[in-house]
Amino acid sequence: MPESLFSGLDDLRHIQLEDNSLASLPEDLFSELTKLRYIRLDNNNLSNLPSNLFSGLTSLREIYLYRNNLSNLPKYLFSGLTNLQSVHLYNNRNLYCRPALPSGASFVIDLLNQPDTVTANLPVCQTILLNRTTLSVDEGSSNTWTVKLSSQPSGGNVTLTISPDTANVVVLPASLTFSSTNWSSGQTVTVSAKEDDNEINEEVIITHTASGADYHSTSDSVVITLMDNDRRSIEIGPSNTASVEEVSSATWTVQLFSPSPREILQWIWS
Ligand SMILES: [Ca+2]
Ligand SMILES: [Ca+2]
Repeated sequence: MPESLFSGLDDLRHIQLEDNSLASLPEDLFSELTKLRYIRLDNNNLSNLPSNLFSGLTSLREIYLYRNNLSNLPKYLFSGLTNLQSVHLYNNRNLYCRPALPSGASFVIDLLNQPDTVTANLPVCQTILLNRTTLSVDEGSSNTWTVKLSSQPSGGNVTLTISPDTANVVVLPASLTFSSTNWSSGQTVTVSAKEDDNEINEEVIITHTASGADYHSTSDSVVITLMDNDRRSIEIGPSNTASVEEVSSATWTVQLFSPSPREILQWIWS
């Protein structure tokens, strides 16, 4: 589903996307729809939702999510939705937690067609807190972010496995452990970008996946842009045209732009 599907439809009040076998949704799908009151996403194959999916939708009153494969939802999925009245989550058989309720809202989460039972019984989903979710790293260089937990783990330690989706980077450490005493202290993760032989900026997604205690398989990710340093261009200045009068002369400059250390060595030895 394209992220811009509803672009320009600022006055839209109802969206019905039920019965479509949707497996995922882009996080900015509804971002312009501030007058939206009613969203139906029931009877799809959604297993999770982006944490910003409903951000800024302050007119939203009803969300239908029943008959999906949801097991875990972002803790702050409903944050700021002060007009939310009901969320229908029943027939998500593996659902073990629910988002936090937005302050000021008066609504129910309907899990088994029996409102009021769920808000009391289903625990709030835990979440991983990252101080940055996007950052850039120059090729051959490194950058950092910090990670902590949203609340004290109950029932043992929580281990986060930190894994990149490509081999272009090295991430250290590969795992972090949080206990009932250090859960709120940020731990630092360092990503180092390897040199590669192309001139393209790459994107890497670093996923943090929890195990242990009451964090189940909660996950969150940092998106890294690898800034390439192998730009090979020739710049001619001040202009690439010149006029020369008879019996006269003209000059221009030629510059090789940002060669990498490896290229400089190749030029010296060639
Ligand atoms: Ca490169
Ligand atoms: Ca590259």
